[in-house]
Amino acid sequence: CEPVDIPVLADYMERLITERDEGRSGRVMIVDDDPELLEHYGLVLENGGMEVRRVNNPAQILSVLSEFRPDIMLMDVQMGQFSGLNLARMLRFDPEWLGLPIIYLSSEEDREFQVEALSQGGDDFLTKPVSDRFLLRAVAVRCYRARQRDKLASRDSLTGLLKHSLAKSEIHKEHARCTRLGQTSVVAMLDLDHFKQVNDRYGHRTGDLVIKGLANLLRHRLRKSDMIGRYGGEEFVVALPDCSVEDAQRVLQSVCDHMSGIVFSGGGREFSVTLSVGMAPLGDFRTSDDALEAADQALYRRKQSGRNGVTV
Ligand code: GH3
Ligand code: MG
Ligand code: MG
Ligand code: MG
Repeated sequence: CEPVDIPVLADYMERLITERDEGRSGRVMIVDDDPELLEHYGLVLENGGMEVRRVNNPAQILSVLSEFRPDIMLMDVQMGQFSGLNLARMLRFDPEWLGLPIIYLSSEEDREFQVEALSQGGDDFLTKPVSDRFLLRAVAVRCYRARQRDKLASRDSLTGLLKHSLAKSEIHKEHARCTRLGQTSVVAMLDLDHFKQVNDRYGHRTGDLVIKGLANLLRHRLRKSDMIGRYGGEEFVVALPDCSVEDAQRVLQSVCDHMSGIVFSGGGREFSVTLSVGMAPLGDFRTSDDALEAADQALYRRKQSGRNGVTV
């Protein structure tokens, strides 16, 4: 059966191809006890630009899931002593896999059985044999949506920056990466100065615009490979991979300088806002939390010694 071409699908595919070119295509895990089918489906998806992990032995599902972290799972229904339905139901008990799209791939055409399969925890049912083109599209669109959903869920809605928990886990990863490679990376905490006054004088909505302004400034002045997160209300965190302390200090000082030069307006008046920064070399600490704590203490010292600038 061939898919209907609708503009939305074409748009999805176009964006998917762009993502693929940037090396960010979907991750698909296929579970099937038939090695030939497993290989065939795997090749179809790989040729479509997806990263595929083939699982022949259903007993390995959990370990492969945690290690590979797929965007979507394709699962056979009958696999020797294992039932895909039971496996899907089991996964739904784990909050971590509650939202993972599971698509059954089966030759079972009985509608009642399919309904039962869906109620056990699968999201959809594709009947074998399935055409290569259909399989690729069915997987690609779901992967794309799963990725968009994850992206939105991890972003702060006001600024579009990473939320607290994801920012922390990115810093954790960067800590592991830079210590392994022996590189210098820097983590910094940023906090707007006297921000309560901004809200009090010009209103909360103007305050929001200032927060957005700093987010945009950071996006423009830092490298694409740097990580920027909104840590809390008017508090931000950044990680600068492979960057010396001196360079980090220079770039963060330039952020402070630019921020203080921006003219905001609220309630018919114009004003400017400054920020304070505390930073620490990530790899000098045993854990990323220790480095964050050191950056926070540096920020505290900067607040004590006059704000509007960077302290190491
Ligand atoms: P300091 O220079 O010592 O950091 O002073 P401060 O006034 O910035 O610090 P304080 O922590 O006392 O106040 C932070 C203020 O930030 C209070 C809170 O209302 C405001 N705030 C937090 N989140 C938001 C937000 O999303 N929007 C707006 N407009 N204000 C926010
Ligand atoms: Mg089978
Ligand atoms: Mg503040
Ligand atoms: Mg604060």
